[in-house]
Amino acid sequence: MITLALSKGRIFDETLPLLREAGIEVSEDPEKSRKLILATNDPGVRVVLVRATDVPTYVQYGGADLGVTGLDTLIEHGNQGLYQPLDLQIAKCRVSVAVRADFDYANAVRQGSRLRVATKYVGIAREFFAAKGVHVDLIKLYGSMELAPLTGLADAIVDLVSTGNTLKANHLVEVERIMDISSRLVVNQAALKLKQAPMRRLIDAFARAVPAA
Ligand code: PRT
Ligand code: MG
Repeated sequence: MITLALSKGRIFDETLPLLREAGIEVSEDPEKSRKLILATNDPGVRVVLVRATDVPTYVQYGGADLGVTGLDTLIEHGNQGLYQPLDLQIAKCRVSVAVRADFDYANAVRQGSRLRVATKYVGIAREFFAAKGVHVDLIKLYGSMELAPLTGLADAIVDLVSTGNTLKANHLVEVERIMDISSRLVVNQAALKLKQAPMRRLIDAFARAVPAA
C-alpha cells in the first residue's frame, strides 16, 4: 500500500487532475465526507488528509510515503530527509512583503529603522531581511496576517500572494517579492527503497502528468 498525504483545499483540488492523468481516481470528495483516509480506484494507493503544514512531517516520519506540499511550507519545515523529485507546478503564488498603503516602507528601510514584521513564515522572513541588512522583530502568526498592519501589531507582513485581491481588500500594498512558490512532490526515502517499484511507477506517472516547465 502506498499512502499519499494531501491537504484539503487548493492542494487537493489541484493534485486531483494530476492523479487522474496518472490513472488514479480518489473515491470520495473530502469536502463532503469526514473521512481522513480516502481510498482510490487503485487498491495499492490511498490518500490521507492532513493539515497543509503537517504534510512534510507525515512524509518525513513515514506516516505517508509521499505528499504534496507548497515550497513555502517545505522551506519552513526544513527538508530533512525528504526527497524532492518534482515541481508539480500547481498552487502557484509568491511570498511577498506587504505594508499599509500609507506606510513608507522604502523610507523606513533607507533610514535603517527597525521593522516589526508579522508572519507565519518566520524562517523565510528572517533570512530575507538578514540578507538585506534590515533589522526586524518577527512576530509569529498562524493566520490572517493581513490584519496585523491594520491593527498596529506590525509595520509589515510576509505572506503569500496570488491575485493580490486580499491585499487590495485590506488596503495593503506589496512592496517586495521574496520568492515564487509552487507545490512539490516530497517522498520518504526509506519508502522509496522498500517499495521501489510501485513508488517509482507513481512518481513517474506524476512526472508525465506535470506540464512541461
Ligand atoms: O488554510 P489552513 O490554515 O488549513 O492551511 P494553509 O493556509 O497552509 O493551507 P492552504 O490550503 O490555504 O494553502 C496550501 C498551499 O497553497 C500554501 O502553502 C501555498 O503553497 C499554496 N497557495 C497558493 C496559497 C495561495 N496560493 C494563496 N493565495 N496559499 C494561501 N493563499 C492565501 C494567502 O495566504 C492569502 O491569505 O490566499 C490569500 C491571498 O490570495 P490572493 O489571491 O487574494 O492574493
Ligand atoms: Mg489557508
